[in-house]
Amino acid sequence: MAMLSFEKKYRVRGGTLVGGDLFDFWVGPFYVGFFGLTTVFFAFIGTALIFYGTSQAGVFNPWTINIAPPNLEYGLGLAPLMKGGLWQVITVCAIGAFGSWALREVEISRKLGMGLHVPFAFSFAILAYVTLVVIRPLLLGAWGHGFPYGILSHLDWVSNVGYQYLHFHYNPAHMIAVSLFFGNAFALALHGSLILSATNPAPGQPVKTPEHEDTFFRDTIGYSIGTLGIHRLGLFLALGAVFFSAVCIVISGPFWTRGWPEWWDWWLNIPIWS
Ligand code: 07D
Ligand code: 07D
Ligand code: U10
Repeated sequence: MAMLSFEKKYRVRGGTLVGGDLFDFWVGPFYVGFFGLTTVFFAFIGTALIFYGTSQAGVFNPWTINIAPPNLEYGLGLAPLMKGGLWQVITVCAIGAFGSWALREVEISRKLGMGLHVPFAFSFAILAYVTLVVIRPLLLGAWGHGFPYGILSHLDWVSNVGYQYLHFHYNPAHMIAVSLFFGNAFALALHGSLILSATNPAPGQPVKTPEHEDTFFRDTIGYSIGTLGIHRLGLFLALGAVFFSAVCIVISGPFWTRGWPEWWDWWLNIPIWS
């Protein structure tokens, strides 16, 4: 069914979580809903506060914008606006906007009678962000442990926190997360290339079937995960990568305060080779 006639057919009321029929409408291609309004609300305030903060600091170069969290001495209290308070309000807006976006995805999935896989997947990204700016700072006792909002400044934070643990590559959860990210890119490269090779043949050639796709991998590595299976694997790799990312940062500080290379001492002391 052509996209436009499908939209006409499915654009009927229902599936909302909050607000009943009140916000159950579209603006152009966008579904609005109660959570569309809350998304726009939080995103607008958060963005406006970033502009306000950076204009107060006189920084108009987008690369060097920096909205920093409060100094550690403010602990878990509220800070004055220009001393980290803005960061605190922007963090609330960001969580409000990301959460609203996920719930708007839930409403759209419900309207379409689809599973909730997409919002479920996005919730892992939100979990990683909340781990960085809420859970870890709470466990360490100061909002100052959150990362600053700025394109370059947040990179400085990652590097500084990494070196605080001497060599972040030795963090075992970071190793798992990195391997899952690499595996994810590998799987998408295999899948993207396989699908194009089968379904986008040279002019005049017939489009190939899933049997061709299965057979390619059976001939190559002796096993095919299947057409549904590759999507399950992709989701598993991607969500696993983000989950272990959240783990790798939440254990750094709250549960391990020394250099990460030292964590491996137990391994070096295993009786077989020590
Ligand atoms: C392609 C989908 C589109 C999304 C884009 C991002 C903004 C921010 C805000 C000026 C894949 C839009 C960006 C709205 C503007 C201000 C105040 C997604 C795609 C294009 N980072 N990070 C980037 C964020 C963290 C790290 C780029 C966000 C952690 C490293 C962009 C968050 C750590 C590198 C960006 C976040 C970390 C980057 C490209 C939130 C560990 C890079 C992102 C909310 C996860 C790369 C200059 C991209 C870069 C980069 C945004 C968190 C590490 C500015 C919104 C604290 C090492 N990050 N980041 O394409 O070039 O994502 O940096 O958590 O090398 Mg980051
Ligand atoms: C947090 C983003 C959430 C995004 C959301 C949406 C908008 C809207 C609008 C476009 C989690 C935002 C949306 C704003 C935009 C429009 C219209 C994603 C998030 C909610 N590392 N490292 C990771 C590697 C080193 C260090 C993760 C590799 C060094 C620290 C990943 C290498 C040191 C932290 C990873 C490497 C170091 C990490 C990031 C290589 C520095 C973290 C992915 C090859 C000296 C962070 C939860 C992630 C983490 C993290 C990979 C090197 C330090 C596994 C491949 C050795 C301190 N690193 N790293 O988490 O786990 O995405 O964060 O060297 O905090 Mg690392
Ligand atoms: C996949 C797939 C597949 C496909 C696919 C895809 C995965 C096999 C079938 C999808 C993949 C792609 C298209 C590939 C490209 C994608 C990427 C590389 C991922 C990254 C994406 C981007 C970078 C794009 C990001 C763009 C975004 C997020 C859109 C931005 C949109 C907005 C800002 C509007 C959002 C709308 C909302 C929130 C609701 C509606 C609101 C409005 C329309 C605004 C108007 C407002 C109102 C009506 C309300 C007024 C506001 C109020 C009352 C609030 C007041 C507040 C005040 C403070 C005043 O597997 O299959 O193919 O295609």
